[in-house]
Amino acid sequence: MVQRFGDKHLGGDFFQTLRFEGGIDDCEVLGEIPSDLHGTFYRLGGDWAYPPKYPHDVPFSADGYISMFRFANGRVNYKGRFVHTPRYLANRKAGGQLFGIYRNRGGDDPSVRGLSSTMSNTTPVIHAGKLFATKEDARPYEIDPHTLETRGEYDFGGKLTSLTFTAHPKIDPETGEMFAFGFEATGEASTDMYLYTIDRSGKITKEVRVQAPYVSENHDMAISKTHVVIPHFPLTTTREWLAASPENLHWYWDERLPGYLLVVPRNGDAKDARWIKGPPHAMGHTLNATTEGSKLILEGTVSNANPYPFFPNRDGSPWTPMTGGATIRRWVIDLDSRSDGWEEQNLFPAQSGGLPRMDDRFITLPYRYAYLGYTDFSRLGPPSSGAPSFPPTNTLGRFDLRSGKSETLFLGDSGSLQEACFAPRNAKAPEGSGYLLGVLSNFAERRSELLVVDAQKMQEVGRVILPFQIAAQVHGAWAPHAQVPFEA
Ligand code: V55
Ligand code: FE
Repeated sequence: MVQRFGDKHLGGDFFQTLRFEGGIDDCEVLGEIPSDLHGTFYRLGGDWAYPPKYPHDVPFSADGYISMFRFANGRVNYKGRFVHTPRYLANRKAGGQLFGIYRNRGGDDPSVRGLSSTMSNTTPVIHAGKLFATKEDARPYEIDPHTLETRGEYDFGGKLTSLTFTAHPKIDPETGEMFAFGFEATGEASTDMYLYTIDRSGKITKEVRVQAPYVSENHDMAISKTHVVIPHFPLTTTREWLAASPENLHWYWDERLPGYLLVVPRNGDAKDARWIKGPPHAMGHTLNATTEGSKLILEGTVSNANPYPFFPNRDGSPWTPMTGGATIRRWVIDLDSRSDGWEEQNLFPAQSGGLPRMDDRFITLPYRYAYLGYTDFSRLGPPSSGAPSFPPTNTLGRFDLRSGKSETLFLGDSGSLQEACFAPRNAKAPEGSGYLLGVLSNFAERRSELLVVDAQKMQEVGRVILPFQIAAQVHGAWAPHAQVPFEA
């Protein structure tokens, strides 16, 4: 069989380009979709509209593709569209790939110089009634929450001075404020980081500018009631590295550099920012942060070294799951101490996964549960037909951060689960009372299925069947009907 470009670039035949914009009303359902699930599950990821110029380009370069599953009265509608970035539109016009390798403009066609190269493919963010597609290399793109049409780049009424905006802003559930930041804020490989506070109406009320010790892929952040904290680890770049070859991916791992935590009081300023030096461990994704007395407690998924198999190590060493695999860990920072370092506890060292989620209504608050998909190697069967070469995410776990216990749901051998997102039963339900929503790639049937799992029982209650495979999700977000109302 002739290899199509998706085969190589997203790890298998299953993820070859779909290049489909449209939807299905009243999707086929197995089991039962609970009637209290009322709202929209947004997903953002990448679908290659055109093949990459360089064969070793990475999945993170695929064009942004936003989709939604809309739930009301036990029925579900699906819709998906490309994010119509300037890059997507220029490529569409040309009928081919005009842009170079991942976040290196050296390989661009001269006709797109000066045009934004973002793919806007990482996280759907909902705040102040607006939906955004985000990627850390650019400003957000505003998306119509009903049609999924792209409205354009968003700069918060001109108040966003950073050229970039994190894919992982955090919303304080009690104040409705959104905390965000941009790194490489003044241009490619710059060490400028701009931190923002955005009030519940969507207005930027505060900006804090800091200088990083080196450029890091500051992928995620966390907020407690009192502090903003941003992990900083040696996945780095320099202008020299980017200029050296158009084939150089934006990031490489420099094992000689230390790790840091940037800690800034929410009511503080640049002079109050601290760079706490520590081991070069990468907290690729955070769960939550809480302040208890003089302690700042941060949980997330952490690897000892380069988290991504496709970004090179400076020393040429190969990526291994031993050092690159992430596990749920707790970092405890003593805010009273002026010295470097923090305490690390590896909470569930046997389960490795990089896409943890929680009940987001408990951001900044004491909480208990982390949800994480991972590969249970002890239950791995023979690969299903059509499966890619990487091990499938065959298990969804609920990890109790207080007791250390976990509950798991084994998903069988027929597919691989993407990030599962928590949707509360209703606004007042206690933590963890609700559903986990995650798309399973069913390799054998060549289709995508949305699993609805009761998060307390850790049992599947229903499954939405799509007749085709959809673009791989990076992250998802649940918008209850009260937040994004729609007709149904
Ligand atoms: C991530 C994803 C990206 C990216 C950088 O999940 C980091 C992490 C989908 O694009 O460009
Ligand atoms: Fe992420």
